[in-house]
Amino acid sequence: MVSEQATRSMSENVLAGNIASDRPRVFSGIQPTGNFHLGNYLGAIRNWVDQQDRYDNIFCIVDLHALSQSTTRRSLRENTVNLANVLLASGLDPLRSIIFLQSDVREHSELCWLLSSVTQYGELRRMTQFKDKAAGKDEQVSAALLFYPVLQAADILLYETNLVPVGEDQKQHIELTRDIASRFNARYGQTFVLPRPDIKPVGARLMSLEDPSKKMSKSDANPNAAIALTDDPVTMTRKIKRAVTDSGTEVIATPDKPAITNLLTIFSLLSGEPIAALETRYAGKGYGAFKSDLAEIVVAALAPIQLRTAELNANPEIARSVLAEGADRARARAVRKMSEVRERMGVGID
Ligand code: AQP
Repeated sequence: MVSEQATRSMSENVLAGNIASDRPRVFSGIQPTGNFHLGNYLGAIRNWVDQQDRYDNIFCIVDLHALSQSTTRRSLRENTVNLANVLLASGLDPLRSIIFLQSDVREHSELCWLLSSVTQYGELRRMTQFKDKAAGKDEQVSAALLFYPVLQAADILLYETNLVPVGEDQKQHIELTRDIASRFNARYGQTFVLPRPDIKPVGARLMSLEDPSKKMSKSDANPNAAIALTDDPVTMTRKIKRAVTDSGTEVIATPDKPAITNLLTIFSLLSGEPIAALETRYAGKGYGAFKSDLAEIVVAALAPIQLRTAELNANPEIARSVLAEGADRARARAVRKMSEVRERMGVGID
């Protein structure tokens, strides 16, 4: 029988990159931009947690990406520690996953620059996220916003990633990452693994509670559009009760009922009950009863995460040590890959 200590040192060695893992490699990132919401949780974080035992996992708090939008020194620091605590409170386990801060591993910035040489300006300008955020604001948005997908490609390619679990909004960036990797491989020889997006069929695009044609988003100016992971029970309940609904009174998921479909999706993901079973249960009961029960489900699902996050926020040294250790493990892998990339490109001399 293998002792717990032996299992632990084996997983630590795999995480450190000293022993090759035979599991597919997963990499994903999240920005410390505050206002983390139910879409971030159900579209990304919860899937990362649920899949931890299936993959060789690397999760990154992408603080350099957060600089593409306006931020302050203080809020970046606070959001970074808080996000680390949200991830730990949600169930990411440093013994099964590398969890680290992007800026702690300088190779991300270096690879971003090298990959920019095989990325076309036109490709970046056509990215939906850039077009949405930059529309009509040429003189206000940062060049970092344009470069965002190149840095994202560097994050992913640095770790020989097979799978990138993300929400639907990131699909286009993962496709661009594949294009960049293919172009690099064609020009310099086989160097990068081509990653695939891992997008779940349900929950990959939770919509705004105020406008079901828009995705639930951190940067939405309307605070009622998203359930924040930090909302208290009264606020969550109020937001759900005032969420826009569709015409009619039936609780069913159909394309002409996007608002109720969105709420049913949230209910189903948090309760584990299929949408069809919920439609049957609420047949003829109207939106009121459905929304009251949904509010209870959301409050109950987020309460333990909130409690644990608050405990961890009171002990910030835990997050600091998890991130420092995670960075050491990530760096060991990143340094090896970067030396291969430099060699291939002829950057530096022997
Ligand atoms: N509405 C959503 N539904 C499902 N998944 C979502 N994600 C974001 N919004 C939804 C997923 O959350 C992960 C982390 O996202 P991020 O921190 O990189 O930021 P983002 O995608 O830019 O998130 P926001 O809330 O939409 O921020 P803004 O307003 O700045 O654009 C990703 O996997 C993302 O797909």
